Amino acid sequence: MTVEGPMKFTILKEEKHTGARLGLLETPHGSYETPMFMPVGTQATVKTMAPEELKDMGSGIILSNTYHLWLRPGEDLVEEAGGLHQFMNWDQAILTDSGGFQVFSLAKIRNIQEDGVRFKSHLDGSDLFLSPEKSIDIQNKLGADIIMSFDECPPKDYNHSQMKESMERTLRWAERGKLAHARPHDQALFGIAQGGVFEDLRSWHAKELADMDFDGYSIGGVSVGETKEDMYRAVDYAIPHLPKSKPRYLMGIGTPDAIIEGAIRGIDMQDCVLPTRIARNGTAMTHFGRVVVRNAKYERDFTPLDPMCDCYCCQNYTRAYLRHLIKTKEVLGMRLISYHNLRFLIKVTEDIRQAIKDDNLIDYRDEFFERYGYNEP
Ligand code: PRF
Ligand code: ZN
Repeated sequence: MTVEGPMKFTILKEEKHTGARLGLLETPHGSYETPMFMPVGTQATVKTMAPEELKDMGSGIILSNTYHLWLRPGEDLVEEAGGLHQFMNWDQAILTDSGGFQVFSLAKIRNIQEDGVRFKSHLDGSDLFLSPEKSIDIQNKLGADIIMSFDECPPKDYNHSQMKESMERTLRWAERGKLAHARPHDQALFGIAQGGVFEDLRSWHAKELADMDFDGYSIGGVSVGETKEDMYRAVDYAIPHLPKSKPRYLMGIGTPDAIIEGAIRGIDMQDCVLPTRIARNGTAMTHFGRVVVRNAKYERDFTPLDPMCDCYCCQNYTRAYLRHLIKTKEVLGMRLISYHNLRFLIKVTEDIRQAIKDDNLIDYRDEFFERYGYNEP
């Protein structure tokens, strides 16, 4: 399939009572309806899932990480393999994060300068340097359909002036990344809007980035320890200043409530490691809230993990069996629950899209939380 430019985004319908939109995102590796949830494959693999399984459950775009692939196996090796799609046998679209966030979350010792960030590898302590140009160069070699600007994800305790200073640098880095982008014809480049919980900064940054005309816009600096209410406010401050016709991506958020509340506010894309991370220690998200299968009360529970789920795990296995697998640390247990959790979030986005078509997204949200519980993480 070919699209004009690196990506085409069409708004098919707007929901009557909220800011939600149903969109179609066309990339060089496939077309996907939005709002969508993107599984995370940090090391060029969505942990424990084979590409066929991801396709079966309805995954569209998956996410991978510049920082990790740069350290291992290195972008030159991936390029030599024919690019990330070919290397990992994934023929659908891929998005790579820029490394900005990973440097700030994984590297203990770092030094932020105008030209970039100096830090020590979290693997072997060696000295590393990542800049906007370097991040884009790595992402050009990895060859994802959608790539991210190199940003600073500021900690939540930055005061107003520290935050502004960081955000001004992120704008300069965004500009430099844009200039360095060598594949604008087949890789879409997104800008990343920051601003913490400050209303004026969130609005200002979104406006500045919008003027730079990116292919899409990410909202970053969320889920860094602020409350959910603060996070939703941050989204509300930024969204009115982002171009309506471009996709909006809320970075690193993947609880069902954030997916639904994000969509209501006009978010088109979200990603999170949560479904696969919690699956590996035996925690499932279900339509009736979280299920910790390790719990003794499931020892003789011969019912499916989630009676409302259509996935391979729920059609074929019981809670008692999954509990046994997790307690004995069997890989199949991690795989089955990962499959279920990913399918669960993808199904939530399918239901959101249907609710947008039916103009009843608020009813859908209220019914969902009636079952799921308002205080579930
Ligand atoms: N920036 C980048 N990636 C991210 C974030 C960010 O702010 C977040 C927000 N917590 C998740 N992933 N580049
Ligand atoms: Zn299931």
